[in-house]
Amino acid sequence: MTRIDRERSARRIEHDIETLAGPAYTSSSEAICRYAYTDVYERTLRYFTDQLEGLGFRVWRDPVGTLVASNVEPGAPAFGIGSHCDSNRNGGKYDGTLGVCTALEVCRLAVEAGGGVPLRLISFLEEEGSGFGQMLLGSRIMAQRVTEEELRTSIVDEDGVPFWDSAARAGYPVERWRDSIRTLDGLTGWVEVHIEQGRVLQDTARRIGVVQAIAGYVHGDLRFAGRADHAGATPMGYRNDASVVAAECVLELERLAEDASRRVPTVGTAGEGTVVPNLINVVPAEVRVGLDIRSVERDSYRGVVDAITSFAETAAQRRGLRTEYRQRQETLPTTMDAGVVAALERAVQATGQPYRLMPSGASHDTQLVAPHVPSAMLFVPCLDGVSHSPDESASSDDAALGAELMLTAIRDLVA
Ligand code: HGY
Ligand code: MN
Ligand code: MN
Repeated sequence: MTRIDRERSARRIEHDIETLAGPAYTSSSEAICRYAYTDVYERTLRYFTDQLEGLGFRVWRDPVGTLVASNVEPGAPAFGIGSHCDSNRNGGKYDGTLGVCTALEVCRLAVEAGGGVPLRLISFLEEEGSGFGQMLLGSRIMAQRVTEEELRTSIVDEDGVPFWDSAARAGYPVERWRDSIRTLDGLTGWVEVHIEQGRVLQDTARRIGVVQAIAGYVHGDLRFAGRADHAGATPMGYRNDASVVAAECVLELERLAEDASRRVPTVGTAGEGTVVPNLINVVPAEVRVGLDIRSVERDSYRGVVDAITSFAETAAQRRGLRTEYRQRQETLPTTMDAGVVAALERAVQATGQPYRLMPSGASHDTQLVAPHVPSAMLFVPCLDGVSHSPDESASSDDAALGAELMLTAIRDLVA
């Protein structure tokens, strides 16, 4: 097994994370907010580029802006490590960024040990979907799980500008987006370290989670069309109020997800939406509700999607409104590679640190890498499971342990 100076690694990881939590790397003073083609995101990529070039790694971007770094030639056998450094718009400083900083530390450790470990670090573009409303976008592009049509037209930013135009304007050869998959050429394995974003590790006093499977999800939009009316002069019985049907659906989503969870953990969230005209004295004419429905079993989340969309149909009709459901995307549940999981388990057992095998309720870029490369993930705890919030808190000491485990497992697997 590999023994590192965990204290030194923890301090270096902490320095990276604290630097990237600074005002130059986020567009919000309240949270971490950085995403594709913004200056704060570009500065973040430049930070990693400078650090990695300083280690003698070659650093480049794929045709849409995913960052790649390697100490061997592109396409040569290498072990993949990384995560994402974009953030949720209301993000914390650890989600994703802790994983890229830990991967950077593994690169440092490999160089200090005299090289000999072929590595490829990847920091995926747009994992959070904060720029274009499409989660895991950079890794889905790499895995060719989007179409050119979507990139050119339906995947747009909040101003309606298509992803294609934004990437081109940022100077990327987006017309070569299909070449992104070449980034995976030669990868013999992949490990991503990430904060758990739940509280299982904390509640069971474990320092490390070895992930066996990652939940799949559907993102979709329910739209309800009613009629704008005067809020004061329109009697209750004369309204076609889109917000009332939307509210019924949000409550039904909760009931459906709780019901499905009796068989297998399933979650449903209506966290995003729009109201038109969104004025306090106007009965809403249109309401859009963004749905996020997940489970490690596809049948379960698909069952909830089917049930909530037919409930919405009936509820809208009953009130004389129209409704429409449009799916944004689906990413499938993904089982991790047993060989990589076993190597990570051997590594953590050798340290005697408390760990557990577990599923991931959160989604990760690893889901898109796994069908092409033997993959697994390591979790470190985050305080009270809080994430997608500026209150996110995690320990660089745990991240340093993660770096040691990654290096041990990689040496075990490439030996
Ligand atoms: O929402 C997710 O699962 C990820 O954190 N973007
Ligand atoms: Mn993440
Ligand atoms: Mn996230």
